[in-house]
Amino acid sequence: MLIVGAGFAGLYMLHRARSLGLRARVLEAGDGVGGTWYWNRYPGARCDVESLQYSYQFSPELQQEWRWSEKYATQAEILRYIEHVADRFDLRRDIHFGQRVSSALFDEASACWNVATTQGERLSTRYLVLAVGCLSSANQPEIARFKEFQGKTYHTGHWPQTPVDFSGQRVAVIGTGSSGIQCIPIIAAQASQLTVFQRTPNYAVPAWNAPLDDEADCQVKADYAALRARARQRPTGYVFPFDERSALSVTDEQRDAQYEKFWRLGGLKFLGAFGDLLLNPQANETAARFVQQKIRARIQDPALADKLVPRGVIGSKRLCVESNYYETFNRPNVSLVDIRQQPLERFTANGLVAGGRELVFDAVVFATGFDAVIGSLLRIDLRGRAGRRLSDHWLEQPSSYLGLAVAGFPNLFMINGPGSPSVLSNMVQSIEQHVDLICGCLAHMQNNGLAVCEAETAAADAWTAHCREVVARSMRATEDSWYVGANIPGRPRVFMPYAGGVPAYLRKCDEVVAAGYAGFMFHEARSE
Ligand code: NA7
Repeated sequence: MLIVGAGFAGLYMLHRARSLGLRARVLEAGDGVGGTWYWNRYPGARCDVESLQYSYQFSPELQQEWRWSEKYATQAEILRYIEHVADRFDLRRDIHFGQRVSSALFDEASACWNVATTQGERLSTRYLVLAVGCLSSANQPEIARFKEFQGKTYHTGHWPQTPVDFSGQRVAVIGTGSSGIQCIPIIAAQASQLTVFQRTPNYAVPAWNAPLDDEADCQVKADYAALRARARQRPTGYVFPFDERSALSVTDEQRDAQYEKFWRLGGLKFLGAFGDLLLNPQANETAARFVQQKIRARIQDPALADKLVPRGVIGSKRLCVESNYYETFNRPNVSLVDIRQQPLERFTANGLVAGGRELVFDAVVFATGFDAVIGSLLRIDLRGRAGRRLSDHWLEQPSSYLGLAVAGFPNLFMINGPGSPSVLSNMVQSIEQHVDLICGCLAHMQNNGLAVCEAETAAADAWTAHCREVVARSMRATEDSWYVGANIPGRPRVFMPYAGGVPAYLRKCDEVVAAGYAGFMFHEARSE
């Protein structure tokens, strides 16, 4: 088995592949493990899911041993954890670092994938697992005359290995999604001047991050399995308080008190305040108004507040989780450029021109996000049966069976691919579920003398249609977001993750397995 990527998904896949007796290798573009958490070293990078849940569950010993220091771990701590896992399970010896997979071609005669890397490695494999991550292909917008700029440029998703010191510098940050919102307060504290280029203001709720105390740690570890089981019953695969009532079923006072309570819980949990926030536009509007008013109260200059306060649906784009973001704009060294009013025109040798005015910078930080969910899959020249390219197969929409397999691409598995809960869920939990499912399927093949597994076209089409129906019932696809590929010019606007929730997805997977991997067809090697 060849596994592409040594993040959470690739490492666990390698561990499990060994337990099946397979010879497995990982090809990883970076020089270390960690995937997304290897590359996103920008100041302030942190997970927006609590560490006690954003962690592996396959090893009870690992779960008990590891002690997270904060409620929401920093990138550095998550990376230390992943490195620890790689060492603890002796995974590094099967990982080839510094190898970016450039192509993978299915050879029908041998039923093998021929894989090449940009560094010149050539390998042939029976099974190919794409553990390439959903947020791993940086979106670098094209701004004219980029090369003329004499200062430094950075992308949050591809940050240098050594920390960057912005002390005394004039810095620009382009983008105000999660990454921008996390790094802006920290860069502002270092830089002499910070200019934030904002296209769309985002909804952000305070994290209220804090050290993880022994009591909370012990409480979870006393019965970790119970927490994990509860998580599987939650739509997001993440346990936090959730009220099923409609936001419209209570009085105004009750609603505000509820929002205040969930605001205090912080971050993504805010959306648990009522059961219909992403189903009913009127309910959503009550939550949006509450957050808008909270944001406005933190910004001293009302004209600036007008620019920073988001409008429209809350939760359709991923909610951002912040610490000290809005207060940062009260600092004298921070200014905001609304690029809808003053469009970014071009770079110059000294900076950027926006709205006809040149602004001078020592450094420009792109916090412009990712070619999400499918970007890293499409970056590989993947060709299945009859040489069909994945990029052609997905021209209109990324169709898949369960977000796991693609019709016409035998023995190829995606982990958290489009059509699975992936980025709408607790990623680590969903990764483990996908890996376990793949391993169950491979064990089934081993036991039955089968060599090739492939999603049926009808099953993939039906699943893809189901994904579309499910999201049409919610408000998730209403705004332009990376969930629908709106941030990448030329992408078809299709909501990529499965929006039906983790429990429904798990039920479907269980049914598929119980029916002998229904929707997959299998062949013996010689029939190829
Ligand atoms: P996001 O959430 O995609 O945010 C990217 C930001 O960059 C967002 O404010 C965009 O504005 C802005 N952007 C993107 N392209 C451009 C161009 N061409 N010009 C100007 N501004 C642009 O990425 P993040 O890295 O912050 O977070 C991604 C996920 O990682 C996050 O949701 C968490 O799950 C973890 P827009 O809103 O599109 O107008």
